[in-house]
Amino acid sequence: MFDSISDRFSSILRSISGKSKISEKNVQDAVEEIKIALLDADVNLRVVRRFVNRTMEEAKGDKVLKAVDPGQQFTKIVYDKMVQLLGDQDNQKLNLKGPDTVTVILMMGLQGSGKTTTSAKLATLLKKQGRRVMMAACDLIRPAAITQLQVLGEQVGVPVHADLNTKDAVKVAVEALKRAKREQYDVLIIDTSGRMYLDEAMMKELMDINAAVHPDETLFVADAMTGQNAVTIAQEFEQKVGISGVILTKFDSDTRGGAALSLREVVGKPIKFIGVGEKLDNLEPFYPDRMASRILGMGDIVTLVEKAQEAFDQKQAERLQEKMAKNTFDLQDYLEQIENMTKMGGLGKIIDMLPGAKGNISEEDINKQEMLKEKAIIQSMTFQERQNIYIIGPARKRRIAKGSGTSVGEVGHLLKKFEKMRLNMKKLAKNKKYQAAMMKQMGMN
Ligand SMILES: Nc1nc2c(ncn2[C@@H]2O[C@H](COP(=O)(O)OP(=O)(O)OP(=O)(O)O)[C@@H](O)[C@H]2O)c(=O)[nH]1
Ligand SMILES: [Mg+2]
Repeated sequence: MFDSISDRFSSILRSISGKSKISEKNVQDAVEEIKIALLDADVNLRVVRRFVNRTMEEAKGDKVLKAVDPGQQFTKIVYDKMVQLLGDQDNQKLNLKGPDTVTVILMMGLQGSGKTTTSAKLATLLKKQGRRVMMAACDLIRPAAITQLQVLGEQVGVPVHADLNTKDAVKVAVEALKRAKREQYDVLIIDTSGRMYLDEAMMKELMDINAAVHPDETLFVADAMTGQNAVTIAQEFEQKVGISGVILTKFDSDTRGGAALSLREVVGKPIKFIGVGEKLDNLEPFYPDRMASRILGMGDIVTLVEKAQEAFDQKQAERLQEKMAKNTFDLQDYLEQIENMTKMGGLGKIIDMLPGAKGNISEEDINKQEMLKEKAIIQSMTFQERQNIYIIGPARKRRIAKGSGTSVGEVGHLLKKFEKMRLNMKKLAKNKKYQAAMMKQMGMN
């Protein structure tokens, strides 16, 4: 699932991420390509339009174009919009009541969508969480349906309430709930019958069961392979019965993923689980953020973008710029920079972004070993010392060296280096031409 769309997304985003400067046109082109990729994946047209508009809205103007790293900013926006599309504000958890009451879960969906299998999977999952689960066989249409559920129930060690002498699904559901209360089960999962198409009789049956047992969850089970059709079907179920959550089955299949990408936005209900195989433990909670990374084909890149932002946001850059100009950049700031660099992993990029660093500080200057040593030295200083290096005399140097496991010479070396660096920074910061370039880079003009 998502293989092809994921390929498309990663190539679009990779090409824009590689650019150090991007234009409005680049953004527009990328958004256009994203639109086509989504449509090709059979995503609902309305959903595509909304996604594209939201992305464009956020990506247009200076925010991206003048960012320190425009390509990554853009990627982050696409990622965020994808997470939003998949339901980042949703409560993905099942609405389970306390153990002294019966939580009723009604399963519904078209024929073959996976209701019966998913009932057993859910039972397995809840049983593992220590719940006492019972299932009710309320599919009285398909001849073998009851046996199918009974076999599954036996496999997972969960009792199945069934009545072979009636065709009244509502009655079975009501009886099952009574029994569950009597026998002190705390979850009742009701399997119902599906039809090939949306069908009046099926809907009426579900509405009647719904009214009779007041489920805590009405889960719409959809086959991820259904494509866009799933959207129309879900809307009907939502209108007639009401959906509290969606379970997408057959995620392991080779499909384009249109249904998965459309359902949440159109129906407005959370996707709670995905079925990832035929085995009874092949049911997973759905995480919008993880799924978005997977769709974008760039889990790593997204984390990197976030790290970069965390490590060096624009506010911080502005603050630094000011400090440099006023010559108040102190060892505490330097320590923060070192920490950011360690967080980032790479140094080259940070040097590019660090005001005044380029050309004045080479990558060698801040090799990792030395960085760690410097960090230890600064950490052994008091706050006052970090703010004002001039109070650090020989006695303090000795104390700091001892505290950081370094030598007095090394402490002295750091202080000299820092002084020189700060001087350079000040010169640079006062240089109007340089300032203009900096401001531009930080998107402030
Ligand atoms: N690969 C895969 N197969 C699945 C998954 N979920 C269900 N299936 C298969 O889909 C088929 C139909 O599943 P059922 O659970 O019988 O579907 P149903 O909705 O109960 O169907 P009806 O009772 O006829 O309405 C079975 O062969 C299942 O093994 C899944 O997540 N992955
Ligand atoms: Mg079934």
